[in-house]
Amino acid sequence: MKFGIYYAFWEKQWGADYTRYIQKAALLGFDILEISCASLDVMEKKEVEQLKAVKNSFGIKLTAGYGPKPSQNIAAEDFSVVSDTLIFWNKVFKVLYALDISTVGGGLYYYWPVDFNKPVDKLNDWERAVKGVRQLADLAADYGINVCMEALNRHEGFLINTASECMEFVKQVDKKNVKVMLDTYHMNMEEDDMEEAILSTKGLLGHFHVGENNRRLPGQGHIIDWKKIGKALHNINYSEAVVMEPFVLCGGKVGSDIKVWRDLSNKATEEMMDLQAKDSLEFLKDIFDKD
Ligand SMILES: [Mn+2]
Repeated sequence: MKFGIYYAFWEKQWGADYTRYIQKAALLGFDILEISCASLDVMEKKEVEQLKAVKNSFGIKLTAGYGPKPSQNIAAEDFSVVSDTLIFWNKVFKVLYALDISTVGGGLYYYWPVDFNKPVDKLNDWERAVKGVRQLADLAADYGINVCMEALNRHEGFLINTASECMEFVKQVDKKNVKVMLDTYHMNMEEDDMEEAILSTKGLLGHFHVGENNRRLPGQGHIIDWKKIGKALHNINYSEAVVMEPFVLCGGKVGSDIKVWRDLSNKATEEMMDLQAKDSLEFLKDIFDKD
């Protein structure tokens, strides 16, 4: 297992100068930095090359995450939205490929966060999402990229809330590079048994996020049984990335999209946040690397 962290722990906007976070991740002992796909479609070639050089020199592997905008909904009823979405992803996949990124995950089968003021039509959206993701998968396959469908909690999405729904979706899509993605923060709300949920994804789990009930760093919550989670991942021989995705800062687009309405960092300075991330990594590795 390789361990990573999502850059947005430190940021209030989607997208950032990732060279800075590559260095930070390496310094703190992580193997992986997860970046956002936001703005990758318009990233200059020079910037891509620079990023690649920096991640190579620090020995950091990159993964990518994304919550598509409503105008990037692969399951949209309007065909022109779907075709624009595929154009967007084609540009993004080119950049991911250039950065040696072979894993992208998130609520890629719809848009995020879902506007629940609009009526929910799960059946038809599901069907369109399956068709859309098949097209997305074919595009990604040309770049050797796995697209991972993240099960999200009921407040953020309605198509895929559980490991069981995710398995059903991925099986219906039936493409080799479409995988299941779980996140302990969402699982904590939706699963009857988190251990069983992980075990049920054997062979199809492509990416794994870790976060506490309060979305703070692993070890800073009150409920998740990390020993059981680690054991279940070992049982299914999971060898992909484990990426922590803490969100503690309020403000900006990250704060409002994630709904962080108070300072969950407890007024931590950047140095203190770095130390906490390092401690959390050691805490998690100590549990997950056993067995
Ligand atoms: Mn996640």
